[in-house]
Amino acid sequence: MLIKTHANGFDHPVPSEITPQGIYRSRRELIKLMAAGTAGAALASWAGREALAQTPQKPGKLAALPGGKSAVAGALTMEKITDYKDASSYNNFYEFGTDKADPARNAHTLVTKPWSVAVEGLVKNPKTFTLEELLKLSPQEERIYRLRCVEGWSMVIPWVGYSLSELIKKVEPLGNAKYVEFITQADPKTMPFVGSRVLDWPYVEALRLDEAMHPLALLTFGMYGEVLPNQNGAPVRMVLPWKYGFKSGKSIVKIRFTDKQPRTAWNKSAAQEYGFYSNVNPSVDHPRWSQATERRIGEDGLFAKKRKTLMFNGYEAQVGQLYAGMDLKKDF
Ligand SMILES: Nc1nc2c(c(=O)[nH]1)N[C@H]1C(S)=C(S)[C@@H](COP(=O)(O)O)O[C@H]1N2
Ligand SMILES: [Mo]
Repeated sequence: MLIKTHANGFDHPVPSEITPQGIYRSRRELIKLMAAGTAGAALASWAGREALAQTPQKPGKLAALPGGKSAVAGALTMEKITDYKDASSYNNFYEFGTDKADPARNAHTLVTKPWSVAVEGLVKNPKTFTLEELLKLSPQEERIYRLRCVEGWSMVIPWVGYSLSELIKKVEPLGNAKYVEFITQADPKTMPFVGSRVLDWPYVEALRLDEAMHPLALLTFGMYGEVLPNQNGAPVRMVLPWKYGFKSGKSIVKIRFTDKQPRTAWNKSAAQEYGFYSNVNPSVDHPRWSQATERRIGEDGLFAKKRKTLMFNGYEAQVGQLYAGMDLKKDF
């Protein structure tokens, strides 16, 4: 079954049919035709046109990691997928340099095998998981999420992983666990900027436990049907689509459950600029710039009009309840 309409929008082809890039571009065309009411006729020629579709920038270099369909609300978007080339060459990963092009240039030195993630702190079953164990813990799903950087750019990426809640359920947090801390690898031998004074290493991020349990919080192993390239946080990272990008820690080696709100790397370096929650919120400006609009990487030209940033990055229907009764200007 190639396509069917769905309350969420559009269902994916089954994983075996995924050709990264090519399929996405054609999928967009089909969506347009469906909107125009001409899908029936289009379907007949779908397969043929698909075969003819050009396949530029097909990742194709890394191990395949296809994801199955996701039933999580908000897991799909109709927006155009960012080109793989842009998503893997315009990055923030300060362990490899502060320029957007640095991670793609430098992250080849990251050693991702063997890899393990220690899950510890206030849990009934602490355990160090090998990457292989983590990959098998729950079925991989593909989720097309927007990720919006606090610097004002955004991308739309088909991530592959499963809800972090699957892992959390396995380790069983204790009653006094209130927060989850994510700690990145910090190895000066393989990460050239660990040791620089840009941040206090390791890179640490954290969530409230109920945020971490939200089905949209994705423990992420791949993108575009392949394992993550190093510069995007291989071999395992978080993707939190309703929060600014910096909340989504990369190359995670430790997940710790705590009773007190952890200090995070960005909060330590500039508390007035980077609050703990960091939910995408167009009405709360970064002290040095507005957060009301964003530039979609690869889509909008340099002089094109920026698009309006949406509350919770467009995921308000899914996550708004988590913050009911909170003053989001105070808890930014
Ligand atoms: N370990 C680590 N994780 C990190 C960062 C970082 O510098 N180090 N940068 C964050 C920021 S600011 C953003 S916007 C996203 C970018 O993810 P991407 O490069 O895959 O788009 O990663 C986040 N995770
Ligand atoms: Mo960011």
